[in-house]
Amino acid sequence: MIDLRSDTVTRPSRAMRDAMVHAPVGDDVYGEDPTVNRLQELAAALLGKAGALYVPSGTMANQVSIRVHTQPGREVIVESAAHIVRYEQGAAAALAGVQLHWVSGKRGLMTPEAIEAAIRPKDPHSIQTALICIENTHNSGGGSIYPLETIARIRALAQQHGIPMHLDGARLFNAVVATGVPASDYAKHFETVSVCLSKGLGAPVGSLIATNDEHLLQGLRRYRRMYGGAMRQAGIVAAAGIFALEHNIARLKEDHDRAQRLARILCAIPSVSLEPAHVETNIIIFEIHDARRTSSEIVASLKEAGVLINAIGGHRFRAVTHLDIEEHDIEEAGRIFTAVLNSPSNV
Ligand code: TLP
Repeated sequence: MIDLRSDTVTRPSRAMRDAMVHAPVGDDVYGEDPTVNRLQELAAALLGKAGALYVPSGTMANQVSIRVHTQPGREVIVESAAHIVRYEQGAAAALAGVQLHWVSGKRGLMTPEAIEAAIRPKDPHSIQTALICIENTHNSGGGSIYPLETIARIRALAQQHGIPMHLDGARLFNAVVATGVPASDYAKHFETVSVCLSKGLGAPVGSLIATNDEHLLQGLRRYRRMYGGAMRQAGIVAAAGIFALEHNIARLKEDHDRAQRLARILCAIPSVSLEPAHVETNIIIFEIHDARRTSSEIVASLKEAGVLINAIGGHRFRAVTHLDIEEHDIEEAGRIFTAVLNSPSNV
């Protein structure tokens, strides 16, 4: 089965598992796990921040960050198709008690002008804007990358209004590899930056939140505890994270090249709408217009033929390349897409 549903489906390699087996550990709630501490230092250094906190998931990274920057009744500006809006079970409202103010973006990317228009006036009637969240790369936008200059303009606005910024950088390293912009150049514009180890980097679990502010770091640690994410001998999994950061960043380029190759094959299929130039990293979002079958029937036909993808609403589908997808898988997946989507017999 060629599994293109997500870059989260990767399995830890032999070498990563060896690193996990040999990791020295301690109780991380006491701050005594040397492997967790090393991972946090490594991530902080990569992101150019003073410190970092290891958390179990990208969702928790976003949610403790939202919690630490806000108070109940405040508002958070976020793109309308962001992970925080779509895929976190309403946690920002349920756990932080904040209202999300959606701003529409083009392939997930908000303009500084649209953000400026969404910032609430500081008058006694108006709800107050407490935070701006940006997702880079943008998942539902098709792995799209924020130009650094756009981020800098948003940052200038945020500073002018005294509003902190959080980066959902679950796939920040995909942006780094695709553009050559160092992670720290993106990160410097944000009070908190989250990155995921369990997406393209191939670790089984874990995310990090980096910040320069010791007070914020203390707060993040407390909310991690409150949200049930404080772990004990977490060095076992943190070792996989260290391995991922040390070995699996530069190779993301292979995932991007493979996504580009698959996009070119897909766009030659008449029922597919896709602009290969919009595939900037490892995520391909495309439409299939096939009057003969529903989205779930298309997914089922592809699965039967050996390819897994996700239907993401309407006529839209998502395919993601990753560490466990090789060149030959792309060629094979291309053959399967072409056969299934061109053939009425698979209905
Ligand atoms: N994304 C997953 C699904 O939840 C949709 C995927 O398959 O892409 N931020 C972004 C931008 C993400 O794409 C994800 C995961 C997260 C946060 C949350 O990470 P986890 O799953 O570790 O909570």
